[in-house]
Amino acid sequence: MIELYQYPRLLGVPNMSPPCMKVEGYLKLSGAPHRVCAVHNPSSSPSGRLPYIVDGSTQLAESAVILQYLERQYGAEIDAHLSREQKVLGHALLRMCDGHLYWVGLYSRWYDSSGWEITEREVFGALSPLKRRFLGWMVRRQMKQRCNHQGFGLQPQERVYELGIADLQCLSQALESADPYLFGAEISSYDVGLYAYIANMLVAPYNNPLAEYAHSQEPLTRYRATLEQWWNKSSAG
Ligand SMILES: N[C@@H](CCC(=O)N[C@@H](CS)C(=O)NCC(=O)O)C(=O)O
Repeated sequence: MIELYQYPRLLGVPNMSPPCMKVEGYLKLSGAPHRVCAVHNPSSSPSGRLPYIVDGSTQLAESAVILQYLERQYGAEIDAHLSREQKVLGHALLRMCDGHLYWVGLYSRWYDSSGWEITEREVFGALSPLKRRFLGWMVRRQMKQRCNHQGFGLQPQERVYELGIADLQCLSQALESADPYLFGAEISSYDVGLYAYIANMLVAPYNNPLAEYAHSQEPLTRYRATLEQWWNKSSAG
């Protein structure tokens, strides 16, 4: 039985962390026996970040590494119906999300002060006021430092959002003819990966240029609804 360690569910999305949600989605899709373990503190992870998995004596962090492992162990058939070109496109879109859009999302929640108000309330709201202020301040400072090291923290806010919107535009165009999944009638691993990011861009009550743009794109809202249905069905089953 694989154990997936990730943040608890919040705000009506399967996970506020797209990397966590992507791994959970892949586990569902693969049908591999697994158990989700919700943790607040990532310090038990081999990388100090979530998600991570434990499969017998194997412990792995970093969502793309975990997905590679799961594909080798349990998922060989998942994308067998895709052509080489489809795999190339799926891989490129997902890496755009993992390596670029991810940072705009992080920025919108931790750096942007209007996003931070929501993050503080949702993530730290259950703590006493003193703990909430102290822990919130500490974690926010760490996230802002990460954004600065990555580079977006050093840009004017509107430019960061413009960069994220360009990614969303690309996703929206790629999904214009999704029917209902990215590559047709059969779901693939790329769908669960992209869904993790798109659902998190559309999550209420965040309201910033990125979220506004996401809500204006019918291919994105339609795709979110399709994948949400798949997710809920596969939870029930
Ligand atoms: N690139 C990593 C990102 C992992 C990551 O940064 N996870 C965040 C949540 S989205 C985390 O655990 N942050 C806690 C921390 O950095 O202390 C992956 O895809 O797994």
